[in-house]
Amino acid sequence: MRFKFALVGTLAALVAAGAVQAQDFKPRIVRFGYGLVDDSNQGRAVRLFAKEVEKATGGKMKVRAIGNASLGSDTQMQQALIGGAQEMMVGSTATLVGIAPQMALWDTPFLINNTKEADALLDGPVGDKVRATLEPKGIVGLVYWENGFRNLTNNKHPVTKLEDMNGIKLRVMQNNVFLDSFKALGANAVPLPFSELFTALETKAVDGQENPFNTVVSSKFYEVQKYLTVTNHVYSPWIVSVSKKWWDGLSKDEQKVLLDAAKKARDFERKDTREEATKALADLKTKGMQINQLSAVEAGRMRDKLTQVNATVATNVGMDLWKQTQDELAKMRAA
Ligand code: TF8
Repeated sequence: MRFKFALVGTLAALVAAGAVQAQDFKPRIVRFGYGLVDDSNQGRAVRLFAKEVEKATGGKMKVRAIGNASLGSDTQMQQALIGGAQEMMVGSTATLVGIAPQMALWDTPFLINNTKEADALLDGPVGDKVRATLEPKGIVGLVYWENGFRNLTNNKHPVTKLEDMNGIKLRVMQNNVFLDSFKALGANAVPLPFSELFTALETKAVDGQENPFNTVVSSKFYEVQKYLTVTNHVYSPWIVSVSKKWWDGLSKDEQKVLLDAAKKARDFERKDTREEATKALADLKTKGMQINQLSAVEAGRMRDKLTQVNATVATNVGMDLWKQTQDELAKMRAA
């Protein structure tokens, strides 16, 4: 009896190994860069991705997860992907707008109300359309992961109303929608790569920044920022990207492994991020941050200041895409 089971087990293992071998996999090293620290939602998901790829290829494809912007800032890594000097990365969609203008759709302030809307929009036809605009530029966008709803931190004073934005020197991503939005709200907005942000806050080169709770925790911004305002002013996706030069040389089997693993890691990452975000506020309070919730009235006053920014995004991404987005959101909200 025991022998029989052992035999069945061995056969199953042989069949599995055979299945891996029958597919077209070559020995490859994949340099996968990201900007956050290893102990972050980004880092955890990249490591899960790496494991999945190695497992699915019987160890032929090895993914090197390289965090902390050690391969460069988001924009530097994007250029390395285009040139073929790096295989993969995950980073902000916001820093891709110079390459693919339609990406600016995701920077629209107050566009998305909750994670259900985010998932439906990003994983649906609108998300696909925007993602596809990268390919002619030399980047293959596989899937969106969650960065999350962005919130404001600063070191000057609590932001409880629109006027409190005045005079805050605020780091924004290298992206015109963010730059224009925070200028319109009265802040002194300065674009900086994420990799320079902690030092800029520490040396008081800037007073504040905006990012999801998760990043305020993982990047230890609480050490150099006193006030946190829950603004949820925009939902930011991350995008898992591949060098098209490299991608085009892969077999169909290899491409499928990467896409499947990126999706599996996406589902893990969104869950992980959301769980971490629900605990983050209490955590940040314990660490000494002073936290306040922006009132609906003040959020409304901010939205009013941003109508011109929204109109500009609509023109830049194209009216068809803008209308399709609004229609899909309206449908979801009516359901
Ligand atoms: C930012 C983004 C960052 C990403 C990350 C480094 O503020 O929110 O989370 O760029 O990939 O720059």
